[in-house]
Amino acid sequence: MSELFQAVIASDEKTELRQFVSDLRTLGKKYLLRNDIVNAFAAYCTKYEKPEQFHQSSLLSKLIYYVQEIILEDGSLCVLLRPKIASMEIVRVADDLTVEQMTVQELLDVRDRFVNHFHPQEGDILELDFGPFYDYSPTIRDPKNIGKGVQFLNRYLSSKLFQDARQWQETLFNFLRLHRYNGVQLLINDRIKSQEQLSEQVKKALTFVSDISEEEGYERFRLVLQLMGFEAGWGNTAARVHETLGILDELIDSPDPQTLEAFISRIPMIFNIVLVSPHGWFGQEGVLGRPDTGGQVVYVLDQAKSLEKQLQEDIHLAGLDSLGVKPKVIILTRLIPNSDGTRCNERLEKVHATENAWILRVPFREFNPKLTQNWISRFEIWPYLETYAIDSEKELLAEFQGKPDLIVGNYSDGNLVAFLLSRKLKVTQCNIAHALEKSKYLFSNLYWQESEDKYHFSLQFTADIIAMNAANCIVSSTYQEIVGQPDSVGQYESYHCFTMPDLYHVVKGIELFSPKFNVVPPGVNESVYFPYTRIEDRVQGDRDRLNELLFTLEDPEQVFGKLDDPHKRPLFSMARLDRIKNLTGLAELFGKSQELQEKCNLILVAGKLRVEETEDYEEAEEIKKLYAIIDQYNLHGKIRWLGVRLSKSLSGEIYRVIADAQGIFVQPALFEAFGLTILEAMITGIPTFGTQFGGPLEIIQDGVNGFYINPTNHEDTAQKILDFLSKCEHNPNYWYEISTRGIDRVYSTYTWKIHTTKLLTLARTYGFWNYSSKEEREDMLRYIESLFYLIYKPKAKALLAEHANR
Ligand code: UDP
Ligand code: LCN
Repeated sequence: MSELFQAVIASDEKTELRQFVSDLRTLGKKYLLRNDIVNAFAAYCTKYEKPEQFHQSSLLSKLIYYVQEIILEDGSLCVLLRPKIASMEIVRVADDLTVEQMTVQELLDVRDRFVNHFHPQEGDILELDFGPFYDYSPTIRDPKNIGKGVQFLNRYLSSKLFQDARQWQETLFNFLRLHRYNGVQLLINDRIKSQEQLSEQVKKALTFVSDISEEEGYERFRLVLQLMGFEAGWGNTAARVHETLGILDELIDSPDPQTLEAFISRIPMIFNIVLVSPHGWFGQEGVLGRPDTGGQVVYVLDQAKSLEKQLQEDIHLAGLDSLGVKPKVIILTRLIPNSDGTRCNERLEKVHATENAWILRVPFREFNPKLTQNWISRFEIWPYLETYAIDSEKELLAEFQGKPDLIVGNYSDGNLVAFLLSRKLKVTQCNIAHALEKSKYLFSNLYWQESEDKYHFSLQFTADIIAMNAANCIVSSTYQEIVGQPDSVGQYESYHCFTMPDLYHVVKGIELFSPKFNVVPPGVNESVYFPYTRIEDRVQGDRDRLNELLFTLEDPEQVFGKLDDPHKRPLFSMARLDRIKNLTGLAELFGKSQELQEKCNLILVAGKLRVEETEDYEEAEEIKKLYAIIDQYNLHGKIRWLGVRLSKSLSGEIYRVIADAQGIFVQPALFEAFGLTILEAMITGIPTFGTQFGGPLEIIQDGVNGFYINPTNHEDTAQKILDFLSKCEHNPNYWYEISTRGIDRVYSTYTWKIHTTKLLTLARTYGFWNYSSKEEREDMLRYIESLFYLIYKPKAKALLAEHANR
């Protein structure tokens, strides 16, 4: 990449570069991020009347495209380039335009200098480097395959089985011997004593089963198979047993990735799963829309239901019904004694519509009753997690009557607890981020000290680094969550190298090419969210009530605003009132556009209406701001703001009522990790405008089944909506076309069935991988433990002391 620099310097564009650098210095900013740089270059082109060709395809424009950040120092610039996804190069460009390569360490020093936290005279700062631990594990080469960990591992493992046949077949044989349910041996018993014998017996069993009629139930020929060395778990019918043994036979003789995946995904090794989601209000009713309580709760609940169903199906197909095998899924969360009308003070709650899925609530120890009796913001809960993990371990062992087979963490706190539990119980750990705050809050690491009293990012980012490295696998909802796009950094990628001034430097925080990363997007609850056209499944009474609530009801307790014309097309949005969700930005862009106001009403569903009702700082600020915007742009008569918490079924119906009115859905977040409301709106059939910053970029295909917006550009966003409205006016079918394609998009790509099938396959694959390569992780886990004890714990203790003084 520095070749591109050299190319600019060697060309007649050298003077342009010099002029551009000199113009950058007049901007008054010393730390420029990508957006600033792109804007500065556009301004440069306008100022000097450069032709379009220069702006778009000159050497300098190409170079600018790759620049992620520039820090201006006296006499030189430090430039961070991202020549391709998941890679970076750092150069120093002196004023005379000489270019030299910089190390990561030097870059981190420059950043510290920028915030006046560079003190080399006091000694070196601690450097965290996970690089060496990944050196001897296999890594993906091509960035476009990042996030396809299971596929990669299957290729890798099957090639091992091929090259190193003896040793790997032995590993496979020993792995098959491990599986038990409640002490009952599964798959193979002691009659098979070696891998050679396994191979012979498989062939014999195949011959035997092929003579039995296909539908014959397993119980009918179980004894013969047992004598041959095979226990339950191969299938529920002769056909299924034949199929599974056939796959194993093929795997032993000629291993290939597809056969390996097919075989591993049939191994009955997962019966009990724990999903860890400590913070927030975790419940089935009356919790959504509170601070910290949004998509994560929806996701985990739906995932629990779907996992149970999939496990039941798998267990049935494996022929384990007669052993009384019953899968169990536990959602582990915190018990909140002062539960504000929710069920969060109950220890155990059955998940609706399941046989054996439960919410298990474990309280934080009473270190500080004033706090631990109540809801605690996710930014404050760090001191309570270690003891929480200890207490939870006991409760889980009792509930499962043994160890779980898989532990899935959710969000930074849940992932840390998942790490502590997995380490203790020696169980596969899977992480799900939902949202990584580091990329949500600009410069959150650089200025961590300034915002520590409010956000405690030193704890959160340390917890993140610990958990993401410890995890056996990481499930992400999108590709860009891991490594972004050609022109923007991914959420996990932002942990690759960063400084926490005065605390530590991270020179390699995560291996993005590790096969632990897997893109497995969530689905949407199809019995709650479904197309508005399915009239037969809708409840007329709910529909009428919601029509009134949305458009006409006068009840200041629940609704702010009275519409002048309730029949205008609704421009609808629903989100928690946090800054990043940017409902206030939507109100503002609506306020600025007379044309939008003429054509639409703005309808917002947000948890609250009054500052007095919240303990959350951001929520209070957003409430104040929304009122100010309504007054500033005189939106009275044009906006309805609903401060309600809807039941699950009503939250599905509310979208359908909006669709009945031919409304549109706008998701204006400044950044959205994934965006479940986008799926909900689309599956309902509401044409959806989603932020281009984050997950919606992968869900929506712009102009095909929805639209992207840049919510920081109010005029462009308003115009994009107006263009859609004008198309609808000219072609009454247009609304229906986008609506139908949105519905198709969700059903084809974002269902829970697709999600859980994939998740269970990867859990089994990592279980096998973990078993076959366990010695190679111990050194990293020891390093991680040191970080936990030496960095995380002292900080958590200090925060606890601070809480005691509140
Ligand atoms: N939600 C709700 N009521 C509200 C706000 C949100 O029911 O007042 C639900 C919404 O339907 C969706 C989830 O909360 O299921 C929000 O998920 P999303 O992924 O869009 O955002 P998050 O809140 O997790 O950042
Ligand atoms: C958290 C978020 O911020 C959303 O973007 C996701 O959709 C949600 O969690 C579920 O993963």
